[in-house]
Amino acid sequence: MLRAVTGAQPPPEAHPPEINPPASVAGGAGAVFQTTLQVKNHLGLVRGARTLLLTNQVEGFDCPGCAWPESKDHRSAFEFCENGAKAVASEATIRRVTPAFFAEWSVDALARQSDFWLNEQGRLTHPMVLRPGGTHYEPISWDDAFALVAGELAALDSPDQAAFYTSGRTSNEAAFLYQLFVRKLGTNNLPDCSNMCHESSGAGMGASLGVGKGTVTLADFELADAIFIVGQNPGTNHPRMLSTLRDARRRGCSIVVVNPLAEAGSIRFAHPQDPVDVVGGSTEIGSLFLQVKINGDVAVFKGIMKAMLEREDASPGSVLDREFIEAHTDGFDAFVASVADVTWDEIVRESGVSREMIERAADVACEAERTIVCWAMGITQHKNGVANVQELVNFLLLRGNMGKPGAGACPVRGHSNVQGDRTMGICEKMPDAFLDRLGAEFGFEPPRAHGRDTVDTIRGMLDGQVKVFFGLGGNFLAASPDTERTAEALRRCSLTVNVSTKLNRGHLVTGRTSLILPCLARSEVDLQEGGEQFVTVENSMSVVSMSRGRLSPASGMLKSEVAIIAGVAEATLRSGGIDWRALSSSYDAIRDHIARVVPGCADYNARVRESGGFYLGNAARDRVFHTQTGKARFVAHPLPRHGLERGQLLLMTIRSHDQYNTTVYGLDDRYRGIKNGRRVVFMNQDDIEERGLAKGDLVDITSHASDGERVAERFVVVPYAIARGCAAAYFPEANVLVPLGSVAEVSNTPASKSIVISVARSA
Ligand SMILES: Nc1nc2c(c(=O)[nH]1)N[C@H]1C(S)=C(S)[C@@H](COP(=O)(O)OP(=O)(O)OC[C@H]3O[C@@H](n4cnc5c(=O)[nH]c(N)nc54)[C@H](O)[C@@H]3O)O[C@H]1N2
Ligand SMILES: Nc1nc2c(c(=O)[nH]1)N[C@H]1C(S)=C(S)[C@@H](COP(=O)(O)OP(=O)(O)OC[C@H]3O[C@@H](n4cnc5c(=O)[nH]c(N)nc54)[C@H](O)[C@@H]3O)O[C@H]1N2
Ligand SMILES: [Mo]
Repeated sequence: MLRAVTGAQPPPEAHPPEINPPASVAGGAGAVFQTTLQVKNHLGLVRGARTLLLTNQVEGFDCPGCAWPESKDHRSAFEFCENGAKAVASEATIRRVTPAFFAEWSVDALARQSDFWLNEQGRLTHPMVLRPGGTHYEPISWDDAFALVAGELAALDSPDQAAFYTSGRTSNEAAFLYQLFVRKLGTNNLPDCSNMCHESSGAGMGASLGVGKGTVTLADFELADAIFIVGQNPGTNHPRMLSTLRDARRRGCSIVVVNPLAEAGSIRFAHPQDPVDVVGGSTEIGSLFLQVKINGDVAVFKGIMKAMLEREDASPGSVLDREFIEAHTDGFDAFVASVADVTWDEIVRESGVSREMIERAADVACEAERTIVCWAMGITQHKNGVANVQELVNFLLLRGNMGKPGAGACPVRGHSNVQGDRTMGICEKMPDAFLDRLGAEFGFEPPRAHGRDTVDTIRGMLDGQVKVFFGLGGNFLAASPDTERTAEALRRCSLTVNVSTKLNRGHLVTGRTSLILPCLARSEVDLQEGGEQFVTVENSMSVVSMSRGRLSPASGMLKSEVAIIAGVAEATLRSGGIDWRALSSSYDAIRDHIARVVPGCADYNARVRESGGFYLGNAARDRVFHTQTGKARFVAHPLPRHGLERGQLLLMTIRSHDQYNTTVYGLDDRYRGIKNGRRVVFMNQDDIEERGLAKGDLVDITSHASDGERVAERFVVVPYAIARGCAAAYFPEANVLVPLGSVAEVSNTPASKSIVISVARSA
């Protein structure tokens, strides 16, 4: 059994949290108050107000928060939300982590601090190195840092012994240059945060629809008659989406929410920038709430589709879009048979939702001419994550909700440029056509063998096959599953490198040598030899636009991500036929290459300069399906089974309202009623009583997997309205419980929303 001994996990908390009843309304005065507070704390009011007014404006920078799009035509002066403000405040903070700070704090001492504390220390200012056997990070010059990376890479037997991770904030320009460098070096080891995020969406939609991206645009939300929101918590993670949903609801669109928790924003929303809402008004968002069991979604949607098929049988032609199914799909008959095979008893038992509620959802589906389905991590992070996505697609296909205005599939992306990074080639298995064009453009033969994704990278480090880890942003240690194993994996590396803006736990669990390379943030002016630069990003709905930093950099020593990649590439490959310096002195030069290599990006430099950017297009919108059969595919899946043993629960790991992934902005989860603590486990009252426990008790959580047990100690029990047999805890505190081998079929995404656990009172 692996126990917490290494400082890889956040330390226990000194004080118990306050447990209050959850909120039913999201936004409102609380959001205004929090926005002001965060900004004032970190920036002071004047710099703060100026910063926020530049967020998501055509001439400003893209919010480093979520990937929800901005409207092309009507942007208000306030295109940000409470949580966007937290992200911006955290990035634009006036606090600094300097060489003097690192001289004072040993790596061990830092590892004993909380994630919240680490982030509060401010922006990284200087390149730092931790030498073999060292106790403290020391300053290092940029040139020496680049030479160090080059030396370690040159010492490898094969470039496949290095892995190059990307987090989804990286700009298109940096991502393109990075994958070029990595492939020139000779490997496809390009794991990214997407592997842990929407990989199941890409895999499921790719096979079913021939595109791995969402098929809707913001304008479709203005036309939809029904919107299903499945496994997503927009009130916290995509707050600007609530304005879109509010507008839809006000014009009569039905909104069906499928979630194990009655999340505040999915039920009611008070717009923090609407004067009426701030003083107590609010709009009902969800017209129907299906409180599903964790991973009960296949059952729910099979139920909804069963009801639809039964109604079609009773009155042929009344429900299905037969013309669409005939002309554009295959697999329909086998799919119908699979739905018929599942009984209502099984559906109700496995979903935890009554037949009556499922029939009501079917009413909404049948009445709507145009339906959109939105989803996020509650769908993708299961063993059957890909099957989940394909069931949602099946549901859309039944009534031809694909390739018509106001309808389609909307996987709501996480990181602000995670989708763009993929478009630019950050993927361990890019299609050959992309590699062909890349090779032709730069005159080399890119490696063809598929590289390692996130989970395979951890395995590779554990078995000694990956020795150098390079992270372009992110927090690989804390975001990955199986924290103690991932820590062990990183410790076995000869070199770990992190290109970062803020201090995080990933800097404290290192290879023999470790580098922190501090970079400019998106909100900051990016001055290169060729003058002031901008970058480009792609949002969740395939709109590519420019982002121009306006604030002065946190330190004169910072380099842009592009400059850092160019520096590493030049030190490692010399020129190799590519003028890295020219590419980093004017990003237009990078964009010229993007235009010739990346599909849909012709004339890139001109089109990104158009106001509001340009739409990349999506074949499925035109009912063109690049699948194996050239048709959209119904794919039948069995009901997932967990086979929980007596006393076991299914645990999902979720985000609080005060975090951005592994970055902890505060210790509250306002909407869920938690104050001043993160080590909590939400459970059903009956499950609590059955174990002889009570609200506020301290428990150890054990996860059970075929390769053994893992323990997370000292979590506080919180009674919550969740189905029996289900529980929830926060990411990343609970990541130690996610077994490395517990991944989604096909997509290899860690199943961090269905962890088999038991709980017992702490000693
Ligand atoms: N403020 C803020 N914004 C963020 C982030 C952040 O951390 N903070 N993270 C960004 C990133 S990278 C991402 S990917 C997104 C994440 O956005 P979300 O996917 O909304 O994030 P999670 O907290 O993981 O929430 C998952 C939701 O799914 C539900 N859920 C869990 N299991 C199941 C299930 O089996 N079935 C169903 N139907 N529902 C389930 C949970 O109750 C929860 O409401 O947000 C992005 N935006
Ligand atoms: N158990 C569990 N695990 C999960 C999840 C879950 O729901 N449950 N969610 C998964 C998901 S959806 C995702 S996307 C991953 C997230 O995984 P990551 O993307 O790896 O993690 P983040 O916490 O977003 O990364 C935060 C760090 O990025 C750096 N950073 C911030 N801005 C910039 C920038 O502009 N440039 C650079 N170079 N660095 C920057 C800062 O140093 C900060 O500490 O986690 C996954 N892990
Ligand atoms: Mo994500």
